[in-house]
Amino acid sequence: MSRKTERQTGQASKGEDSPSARAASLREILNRASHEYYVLDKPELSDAEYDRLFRELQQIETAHPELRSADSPTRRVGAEVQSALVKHTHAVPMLSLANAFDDDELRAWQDRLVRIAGDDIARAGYSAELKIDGAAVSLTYEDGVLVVGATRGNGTTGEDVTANIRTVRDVPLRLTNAPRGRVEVRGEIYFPFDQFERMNEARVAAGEPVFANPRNASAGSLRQLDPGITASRPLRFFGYAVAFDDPAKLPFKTQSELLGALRSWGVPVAPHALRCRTMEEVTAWAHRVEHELRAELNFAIDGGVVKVDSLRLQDDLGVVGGREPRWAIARKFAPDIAETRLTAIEVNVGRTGQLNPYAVLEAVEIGGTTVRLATLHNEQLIRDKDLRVGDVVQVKRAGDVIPQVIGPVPERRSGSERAWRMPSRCPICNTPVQRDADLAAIYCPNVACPGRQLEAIVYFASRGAMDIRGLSYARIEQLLDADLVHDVADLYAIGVDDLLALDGYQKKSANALIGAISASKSQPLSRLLTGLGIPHVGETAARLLARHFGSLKALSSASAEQIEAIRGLGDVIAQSVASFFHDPSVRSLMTRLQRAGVKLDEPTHVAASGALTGQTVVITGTLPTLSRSQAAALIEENGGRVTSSVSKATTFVLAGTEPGSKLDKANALGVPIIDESELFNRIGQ
Ligand code: 0OX
Repeated sequence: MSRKTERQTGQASKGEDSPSARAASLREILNRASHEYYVLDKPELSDAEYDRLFRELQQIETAHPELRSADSPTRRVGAEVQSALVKHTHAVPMLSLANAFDDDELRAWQDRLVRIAGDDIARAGYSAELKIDGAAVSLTYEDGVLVVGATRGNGTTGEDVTANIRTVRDVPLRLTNAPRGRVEVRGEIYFPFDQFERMNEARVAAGEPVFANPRNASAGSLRQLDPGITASRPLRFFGYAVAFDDPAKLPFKTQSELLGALRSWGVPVAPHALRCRTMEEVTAWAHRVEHELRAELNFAIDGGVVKVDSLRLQDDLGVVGGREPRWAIARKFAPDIAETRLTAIEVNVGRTGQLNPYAVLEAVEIGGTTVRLATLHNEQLIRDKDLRVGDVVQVKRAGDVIPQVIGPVPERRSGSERAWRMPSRCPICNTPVQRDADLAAIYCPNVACPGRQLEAIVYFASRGAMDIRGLSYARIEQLLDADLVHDVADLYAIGVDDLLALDGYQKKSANALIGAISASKSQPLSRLLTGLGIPHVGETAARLLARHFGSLKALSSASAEQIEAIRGLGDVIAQSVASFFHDPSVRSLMTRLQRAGVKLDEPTHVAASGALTGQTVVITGTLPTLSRSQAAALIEENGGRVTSSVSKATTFVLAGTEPGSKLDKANALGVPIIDESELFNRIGQ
């Protein structure tokens, strides 16, 4: 099924439509495309077509600002930076939940309900839902259009974060077939695990601090003053409750029907919700969630929520102390915090050589899994927490990801605990370590250190880089132990027979892995650059470098100045890239990758011919409709090149409001300055 009809994608009908009708139809197409892409996971519109229609809508709205409605997808980007967040009082308070920590407590809750409402409870049944561990929000829709998004705050008053909420891709800006009037949709903003890990990897590569867990990342991203920052975080939303000024008009009578109605309005609803007739069904569901389903989810949950299904009965049961409804309870999983003994502190070596201490623990169950290791980040943290080997420590699983040591339990010390110091030699290759000025970072300087190589190969093979399926951590360790590989280039020399000589390989699995390694040779240059683990170069910088230089050859002979001239790259990255390729061992690695047949180029995304062919453009200030990256893409699509600093070689400067010193420099050098509409003229749009 394709929705790409002539009318919907708009070529032929443009002349017939008034700007207002065309804008309405573009809004509808684009909003539906987002829903198909993010909620239904069934994209029907290509990215290029989406971008084209989006730009068309932006242009109509620039010419007719009165058409810029609240549900326009253009409102998802480019909102202004705020100086402070404004308070928002919820029309209906956002309730919190009492907890049940096991099946007995759940049954005790049911007994209380039966004492109040008798047989009606058994007749009503329950709605059992995942308890999403994110940031609770309330989204106000007026006649179906999103007008306010607010954080939960203390339940009565939160903060207005509408501009930030609009950037969340699967929050509908307009509900489909919702009742007229004011409807509040309550739910949870969350950070998917895979995206969370990617973001943290990119932050490490860029030398930025990592987020401790997806919940903190969601809450922090939502409370940004600059919606542009929120937009760069891949937040998502699940709805689970509705408040309406006239509940009698709502088209559902049970919580299960409410979830169905949310779905039909275009609101994403968490999977695995189940209507249960009895408490036995609820407890069976909770066990399945905790012990089976939880491990497969791409988002954090901290339990289940059980609700009396009938909304009328919910009303009768009411709320305790104005805060907790009697009719709902959180079924928490086994505690996320446990105490155990710290038996040792060991050190691993990261791919760039940094030494990372980690805790070796006496095995302990936390949240349904056995934990034996936990991160300790760095030596300073161990000192700050006064952690000693032999201590009883508190350990938590933060948002389901990496277990962390919270701290020691000093009252359980016997006196035999020992303070710990970072070793003075690399624990893998015995090379004396080097310390950064700020003590926090300690490095093994040996590029050939097998510990570094292990992490380097793991990173090279990871999903965001060369994406070599089946090349797991354990398999890479095995290849290193067998002396089959020492660095990433060696991967391409492994044969099926080499693998068959190792434990755990059959013909089929050996062939599959060699096939996956071989297939990675044709990955684009940007992925190779990501995978090389150049300090400070994450996926975005790698893409900019690949698109700009087009080949490894051109990039490796570029100077730091030439690299810094690329928009979006600063001097730290430029220096890092230039010195990386200056290193003779890197150069020999590149030669070996080339000989192995690894692809070392990528189309530069500069059209061979276009209205701006051969022209060099600098962008400065805020443009009326295009973001900087959209403007840069548009210039490149039309054959131009975008650089960051003005020189005599600059063909023109594209300037918006608050342009800064680049404009002065352009004036001084006599470089022409144009605005966005002139750019559109020049490229014939
Ligand atoms: C969740 C979640 C939270 C509505 C009224 C009482 C509790 N974190 O996933 N809250 C609720 O329900 C509220 N449901 C949920 N699924």
